[in-house]
Amino acid sequence: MTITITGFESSPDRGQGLARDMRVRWALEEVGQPYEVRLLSFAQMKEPAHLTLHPFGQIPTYEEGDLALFESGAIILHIAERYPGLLPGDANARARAIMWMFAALNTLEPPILEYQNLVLFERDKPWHDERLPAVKDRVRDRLGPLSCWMESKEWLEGTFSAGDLMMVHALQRLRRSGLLAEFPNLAAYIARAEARPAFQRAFAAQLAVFTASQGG
Ligand code: GTB
Repeated sequence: MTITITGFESSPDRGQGLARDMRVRWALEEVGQPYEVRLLSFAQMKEPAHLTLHPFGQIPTYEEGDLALFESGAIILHIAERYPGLLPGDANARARAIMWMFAALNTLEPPILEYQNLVLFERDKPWHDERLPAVKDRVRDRLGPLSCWMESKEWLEGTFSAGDLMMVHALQRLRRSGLLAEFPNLAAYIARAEARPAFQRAFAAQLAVFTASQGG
C-alpha cells in the first residue's frame, strides 16, 4: 500500500529539516518503507481538501490505504508499531521507548518551542530581552536532567528507538541557540543520530524539495 505524507512546498527553514515532516520521513527511512510526498503551500494547507485530513491545516499528514493520520507523534507511533525497526520486541522495553516519545513531545519540546518562538517571531517586542534569560533557563531545566540521563549512554534506552528519533528531532531546533554547547553529550547524541543512514536519506530528500522550490 502506498504511503503518502505531506510536507511544505517551500520550507521556511530553508531545508534544515526542522519542520515535522522530517521526523516522519526519518521514521519511514528507518523502517525501510517507501513513501510519496504531497507538497503543499501555506494556502493549500488551509483549503477544504487538506482540512479533511488535518483539522488544524498543518503538515505532516500520513495516508496509507483507508488510514489517514495527523499529529507527528501519532504518525511515528503508528509507523513504529506497524513496521519493525523503531520499537523493541520486549513489552516493557517497548513501553519505555514510547514513554520517551511522550517525554520528547510533552516535556522537552514545549520549552524549546517557547524559546524558538521568542527568538524567531518576537525579537522586536519590547519584552524580548527581559524574557529571554528565563525562557533559556526553562530549556536548560530540561536539558540538564536529559544530559545526566544520557551519561555514558549511546541511546535513551540501549538501542535506537522511536523515542530517540522524536527526542533528537526536538533537540535539533536548538542548533543555533548555543545551549547545546553547554551539554556536550547531548550535542554528541544528536550527531550520532544524524550520522544514521536513514536520517541522511530523509534529510537529503527534504533538502532537495527546498532546493527545487528555489529553482535549483
Ligand atoms: N503537533 C503537530 C505535529 O506534531 O504534527 C504540529 C504540526 C505543526 O506545527 N506543523 C507546522 C505547520 O504546518 C510545520 S512543523 N505550520 C503551518 C501552519 O500552522 O500554518 C513546525 C515548523 C515550522 C517551521 C519550522 N522552521 O521553519 O524552522 C520548523 C518547524
